[in-house]
Amino acid sequence: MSVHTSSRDPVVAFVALGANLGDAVRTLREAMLHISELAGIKRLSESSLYRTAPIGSSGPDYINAVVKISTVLPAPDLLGALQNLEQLAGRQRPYRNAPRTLDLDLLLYGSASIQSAQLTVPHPRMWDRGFVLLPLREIAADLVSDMALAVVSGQGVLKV
Ligand code: A4P
Ligand code: MG
Repeated sequence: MSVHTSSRDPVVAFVALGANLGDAVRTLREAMLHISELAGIKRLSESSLYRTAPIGSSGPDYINAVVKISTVLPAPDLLGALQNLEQLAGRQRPYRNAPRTLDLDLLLYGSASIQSAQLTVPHPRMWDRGFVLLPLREIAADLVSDMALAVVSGQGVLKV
């Protein structure tokens, strides 16, 4: 009997959520729910929500969080699914780093290193950002060392 199966092995991935327009707390809670409802995605765990000072960006404080998922989607399809959720939340892109109703960034996709026109993984700016590293450390302590955290100390990041 053939043991061939067309399904892919699941990959563990981490997604960063951010918002600083509208009811950002509610938007992030809903987005976490929507992520777990996407076909081909299982949500494994989620960080607390954090209130964070804008970095390289204007407008009100952000709410940020990170979720850990298991997915059978290839990385470009996962990015597409996340971008659909951004659109559903009313995301507009008037300019780079503009205030936003919802930003979903793919931080890590297994141990993959990806560099395409649409996708860079690991996310190229994640190690500079307390608003990513503090929530990531909460759910994946082994991935964020004390030294990595020291680099971003002093950036305003507080649990909601
Ligand atoms: N893209 C490439 N790699 C990725 C990836 N790993 N994950 C491409 C997601 N997208 C990726 O993103 C622009 C393009 O990046 C996408 O079309 C995708 O193909 P975008 O979300 O449309 O634009 P953006 O968010 O304005 O740009 P970018 O580069 O994602 O900005 P960042 O670096 O995410 O920074 N301060 C606080 N406190 N909290 C925040 O959440 N966020 C930003 C945005 C700035 N300051 C912040 C926060
Ligand atoms: Mg983004």
